[in-house]
Amino acid sequence: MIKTIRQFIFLLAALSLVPLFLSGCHKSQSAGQLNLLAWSEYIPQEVIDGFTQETGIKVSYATYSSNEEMLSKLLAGGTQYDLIQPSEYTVEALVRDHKLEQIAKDQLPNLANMDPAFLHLAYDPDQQYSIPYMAGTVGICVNTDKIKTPIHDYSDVFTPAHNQRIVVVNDSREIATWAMEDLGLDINHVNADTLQKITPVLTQWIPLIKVFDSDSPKTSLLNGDVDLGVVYSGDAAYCYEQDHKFQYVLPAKGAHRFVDNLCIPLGATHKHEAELFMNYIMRPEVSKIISDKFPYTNPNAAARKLLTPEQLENPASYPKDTGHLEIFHDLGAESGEIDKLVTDLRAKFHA
Ligand code: N2P
Repeated sequence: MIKTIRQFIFLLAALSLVPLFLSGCHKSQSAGQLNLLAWSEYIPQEVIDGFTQETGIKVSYATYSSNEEMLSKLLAGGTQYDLIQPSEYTVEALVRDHKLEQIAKDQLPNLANMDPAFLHLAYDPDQQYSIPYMAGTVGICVNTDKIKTPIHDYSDVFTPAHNQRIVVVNDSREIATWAMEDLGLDINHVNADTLQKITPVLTQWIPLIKVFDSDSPKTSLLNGDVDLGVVYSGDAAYCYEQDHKFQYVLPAKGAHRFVDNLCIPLGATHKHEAELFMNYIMRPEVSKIISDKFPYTNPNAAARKLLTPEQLENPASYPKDTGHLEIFHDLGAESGEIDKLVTDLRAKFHA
C-alpha cells in the first residue's frame, strides 16, 4: 500500500513538472541568453530576474572584484561574455586596444535619462562604447563609536593605534594610490621612482591591515570585526544607512573618483541582448532598485528623482566635492609593477 501511495505521489510530482519542462524547452529555443561579467555586489538579483521575466532572456552572471581580474577573465577565453562592467581607466584601455563593440544607440532610448555630467567623458567622448552604470569614490569609513581621534587622511587611518582594526579594498592600484596621494605624487604617472618612494610607506601601512576585501568591505565594519577602513563609497553609504555612527571621510590629500560602466566586449555573441539589458537598467524605476540595494552615486537623473531625501543626503553616496577627487587613467605596463609591489608586501606581512 505504502509503495503504491509513494508511486502515486511520484507520478503526481512528475506530471506537475511536465508543463515546467515544456515551457523551459520552449523558452530556451525562442529566448536569448546574456553572459554578464560584473563586479560582485553591484547588480541586484531582483534587476536580473525582472529583466529575464520581461524578455525571456536568461542571464548568466559571473563576478569579479577588480578591473584587472575582469580583464584576465575576459582574455582567458573559454566563456564568451556579452557584457562587462569596467571602470573609467579600463574603458580607456579597452577602447584604445579596440576590444569593445560599438553600441547601437538607437537601441538605447533610456540614455536620455542619464545626467549629462556622466556622459561624453574623456574615456569615451562620443559615448560609442560605454554607458555609465554607477559612480563613486574610494574613501574612509569610520566607526565613530570606536574611533575618537579625528580622521582626515590616509595617514590618520594607517597608524599603529589602528593596528588590526582596518579593512581595505583588495585592489593593488587603489592601495598604491593612497600612498601616492599621501606623498603628493601624481597618481596617474607611475615609474620606478614612484615605486621606490611608495615602498617605505606601504611597508608601514600594510602590516596594520586586518581585512582585505573588495567583495563586501562593509561586512567587517558592520559586524565589528574592524573599526575603520578605506572602502568603496557604496559600502560606506550602506553602513551609514544602517547606523549613522559610520561616517564617511574623503581623504583631504586626494581620492579616486570612479565611474563604472557597461560595455560590450568585441565579438560578443549576444550583442542585442546586451543592449536590451543596458536600456533596461537605465529605466528610472529599475535604476532606483540598484540605488536601494547598492547606494553608490546614481548617474541616472530620472532615477535620482525617485530616491528619498535620506538617500540623496547620504554623505557617502552624494559627497561634497573636496576639489581633490581624481579619476584614474590607464597605467599600461606599470600596473603590473604596482600589483607586484603590493602583492609582495602583503605576502611578507600576511603569511
Ligand atoms: C561593487 C564594486 C564597486 C566598484 N561591489 C568599484 N569600482
